Amino acid sequence: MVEGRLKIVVFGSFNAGKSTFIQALDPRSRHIEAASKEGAATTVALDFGRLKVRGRAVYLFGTPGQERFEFVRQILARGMDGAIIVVDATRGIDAMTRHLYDQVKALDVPMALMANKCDCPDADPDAITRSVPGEVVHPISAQNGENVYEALEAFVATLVD
Ligand SMILES: Nc1nc2c(ncn2[C@@H]2O[C@H](COP(=O)(O)OP(=O)(O)OP(=O)(O)O)[C@@H](O)[C@H]2O)c(=O)[nH]1
Ligand SMILES: [Mg+2]
Repeated sequence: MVEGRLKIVVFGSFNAGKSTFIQALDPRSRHIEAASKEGAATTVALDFGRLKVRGRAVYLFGTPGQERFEFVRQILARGMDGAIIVVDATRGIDAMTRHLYDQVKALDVPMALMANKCDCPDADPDAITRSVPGEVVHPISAQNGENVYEALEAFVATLVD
């Protein structure tokens, strides 16, 4: 932590909603993306957003979800105060999410999981909670903003209080 500023890095599988999550928290956030094979935007470098939470400046770094960008994730992870893992709650914890979770766990930094896309009828946030016993899982919808700020605030509270 540098002069009360918090660096939080957002991990998660391809298409989980990391960039949308950061956009919901900071409408002025920046996103370095390219067109994916399907034509949709996919992060190739990073997302960057910032906002004040509990009087602290919080810097959010979103990572690319595609496996080949492991080197980008390694760079962005340096010096982080906390990690957020965004999970698509309609898909649950896939192999990539498990890999990211194990990596963060090994670094021993504070972590929270966001069960995203809870606006979808087939979302199952409880299945995520069951897959990672002992971890805090916040149900959110990055798309409509539901519980997004509250979830971040609850996580930040665990970092600074
Ligand atoms: N229904 C629903 N769709 C969402 C939600 N959040 C994101 N999406 C959609 O999911 C897709 C992927 O969202 P992104 O935010 O680009 O996902 P990402 O994790 O940054 O993806 P990569 O950078 O490619 O790893 C987009 O079509 C979003 O509109 C949500 O809360 N609900
Ligand atoms: Mg992205």
